[in-house]
Amino acid sequence: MISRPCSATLGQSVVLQAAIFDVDGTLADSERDGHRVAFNRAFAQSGLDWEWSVATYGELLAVTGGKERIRHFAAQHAPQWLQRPASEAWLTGLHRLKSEIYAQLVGAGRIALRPGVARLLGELRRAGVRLAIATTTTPSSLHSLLLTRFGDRAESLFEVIGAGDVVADKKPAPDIYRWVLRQMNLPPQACLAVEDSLPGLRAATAAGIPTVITVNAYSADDDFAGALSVLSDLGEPGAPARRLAGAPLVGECVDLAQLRLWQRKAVVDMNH
Ligand code: XBP
Ligand code: MG
Repeated sequence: MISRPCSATLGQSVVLQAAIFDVDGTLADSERDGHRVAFNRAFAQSGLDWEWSVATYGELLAVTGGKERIRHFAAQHAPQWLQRPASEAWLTGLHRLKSEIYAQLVGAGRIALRPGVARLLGELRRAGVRLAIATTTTPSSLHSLLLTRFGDRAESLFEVIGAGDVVADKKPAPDIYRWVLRQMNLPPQACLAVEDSLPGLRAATAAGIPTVITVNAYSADDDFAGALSVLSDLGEPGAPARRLAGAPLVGECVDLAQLRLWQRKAVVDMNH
């Protein structure tokens, strides 16, 4: 692999080179009506009487990764499933079924992008800001979302995609963000992360990447101390984003100029 020269450092200043996006809850509101529904259908089709309500699923989101989430739930509510000789194969098969069902839901158009996502990605791409993904989600689930929402452009939109089991320790461990930084040959201060959850914020900040939060129904009440700015969403012209905490939002939407302002602030803060 040819590694790029690291050109992010200009004298003492570090300019914004890349934006790294989380997927579930950030690019799309995919948890409650996507992943949760897929888990429940997979359970029913597998003869399990498990049903994850909207509230239960909110608690289970503290465990990142679908396989890990099922294992955690089984350990608490039906440990006998984990004590059988072929339990890992059973778990893998159940999660594969869930991922197939999720891809069908996404392909049927059930999961939309969040406000401002397509607009901001387009602007960043046109300006030459490098784009990457750092997610816990299974690659096939991610690809079905990208394909459904971006069509032919999906393949070329993100330069680096860090997803699923590419690292052993999922968020809140920083590993997935560190993996993406290595692939891009960039220092963390030259990037911004966009996340929606506490495990995501912890992962990105532990990797040294300044992080902007767009909350959703599951994370709206969380304390995102340490985030650069906490917002309702990225905003659209005529449908402004609301700033909930952290650095101010200058206009009504998050755009490249705003990201540059926030990233400069983060670099100055880090140096003091
Ligand atoms: C969110 C997650 C994932 C999904 C399920 O990840 O925690 O586990 O809920 O995905 P992120 P899989 O916000 O980092 O994208 O079933 O494909 O693991
Ligand atoms: Mg998320």
